[in-house]
Amino acid sequence: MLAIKHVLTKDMVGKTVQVRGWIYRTRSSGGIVFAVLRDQSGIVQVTVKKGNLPDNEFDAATKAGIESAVIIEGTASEDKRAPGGFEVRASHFTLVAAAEPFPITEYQSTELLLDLRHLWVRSREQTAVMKVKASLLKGARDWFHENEYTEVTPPIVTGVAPEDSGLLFQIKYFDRIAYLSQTAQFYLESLIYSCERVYSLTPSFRAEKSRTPRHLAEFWHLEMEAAWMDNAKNMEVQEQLLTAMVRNAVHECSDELQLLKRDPATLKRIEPPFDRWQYSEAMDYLQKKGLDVSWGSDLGAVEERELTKDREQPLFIVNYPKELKPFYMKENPDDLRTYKNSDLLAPEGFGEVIGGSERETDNRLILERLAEKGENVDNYQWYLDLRKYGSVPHSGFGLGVERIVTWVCRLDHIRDAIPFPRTVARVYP
Ligand code: NSS
Repeated sequence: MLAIKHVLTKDMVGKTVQVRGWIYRTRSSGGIVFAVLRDQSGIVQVTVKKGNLPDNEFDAATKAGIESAVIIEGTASEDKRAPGGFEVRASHFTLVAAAEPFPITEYQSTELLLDLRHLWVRSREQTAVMKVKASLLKGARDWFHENEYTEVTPPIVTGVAPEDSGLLFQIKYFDRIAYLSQTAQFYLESLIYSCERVYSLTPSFRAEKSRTPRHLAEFWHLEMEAAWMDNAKNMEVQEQLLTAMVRNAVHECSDELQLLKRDPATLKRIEPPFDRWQYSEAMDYLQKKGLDVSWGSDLGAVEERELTKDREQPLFIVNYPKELKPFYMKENPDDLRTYKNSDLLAPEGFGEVIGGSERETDNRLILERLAEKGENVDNYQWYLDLRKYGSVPHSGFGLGVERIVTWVCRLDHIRDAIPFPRTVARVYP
C-alpha cells in the first residue's frame, strides 16, 4: 500500500501500485469512471475502465459516491489532464464501505460547516491546517529539548485565576467550586525550583463572551518558565522559539501552506532579532496614524492591526502600563508606571500571539495588588510561598497555538485553527 503522494512521481510510472482512501470527487462517462481518491498525503485520479477489471468491480466503481472508502490496485501512469499530472489506471476496485450522499457540497454556509464539523475536518484545507499545526508544535518541542527545557504536566483543574477572573469557567468539583485553568503559569513557576527551565502544552480556558475572529473559549497554550532569567532574555527565547517553529513548518509543510494560499517564501524570511517598541512608542505611532488612543489605552485588534499590517517580521511591544496587565508581573524600575513585560505581535495585521513577563518576586507588592483586585488571598498562599524559599529572578511566557496557526496559515478566523472550536455559541459537535 502506498501513500498517494508517493504515487505522484515519474519513477512510479508503469509500476503496479495499491492505494486506499476516500473518494474525493467522481464522474463517469460511458464506460469510464474518473474518481479522485484522497488520503492523508494528497489526492490522485483513478481511471476505472470497463473491461480492465471484473464487471462487478466496475459496477461498484460507478456507484461509489463521494467519501466512500475504497482500495485500488492499478498501474501508475502519466496524464497531463489529471491533478498533479499522474493517475492510476485501475485493475481492481474494492469498495470497503459505501457512503450515503455526503451532506457537504461545494458552497455551504459557515454555520452548516460548523454543525458538520465532524465531517468537514476531512476537507483538504482542514487537513493541511492540522499538519501545519503538528509541524509547528514539533518545531517547538525540538527547540525546547535542544535548549534543555523539561516538559512538565500542570493541572487543568485549579483554584487560582491568574488572568482575568471574569473569564473563569467554574466547575463543580466534588463538594467545592473549582476552575478550568486559564494558564499553567503559577504551576510552572513552582516547577522552576526543581527543573529550572520548564515548558508545558495544555488546553487553557477563557469564558470569552464576545465573538471575535481571534478568541476561543478553549485554546492550546504553549508556556515556558525559566529561573535566573530577565525579560530581555525572555524575549530572545520567544523570537528563537517562534523562528524554529515557523522554519519547521516551512520545511515539512510547504505543500500544505501552498494549498492554503500562504506563500512559504514570506515565512522563510522570519528572522530574529524582532523589533522592540516601547508601549509609549506604539502609542505615539498610533496617534500619528489618527487613532484615538492615549497613554493607558489598551491595544486591541484594531490597534495591533495598525501596528503590524505593513510588517513582514513580528514586533515586540514592551513595558505596558500596570493597569492593563495582571498582578504577577515585575515592576519596571525605569518607569514605575509600567511592568517588565512584552506582547509579541505577528506581522501582516495578525497581532498578539505571545504574552510574557518577568515575574514579581516581592510578596509585599503581590499582596497589595491582590487586595486591589479583591482576590481571596487564601487561594494564593502557595503562590506566595514560592517567594519565601530561595526566590530567584524568573520570567516566562504563553504562546497561543491557534493564534500562531491563524497567522502562519493566513486564516480569516481562529476557529479554523482547531478541529473542534469551542466558542460561546458552540459545543456541538
Ligand atoms: O493571557 S495571556 O496573554 N498570558 C497568559 O496567560 C500568561 N499567564 C502566560 C504565561 O506567561 N505563562 O495569554 C497568552 C497567549 C496570548 O498571547 C494569546 O496568544 C493566547 O494566549 N490567548 C488566546 N488564544 C485564543 N483564544 C483566547 N481566548 C486566548 N486568550 C489568550
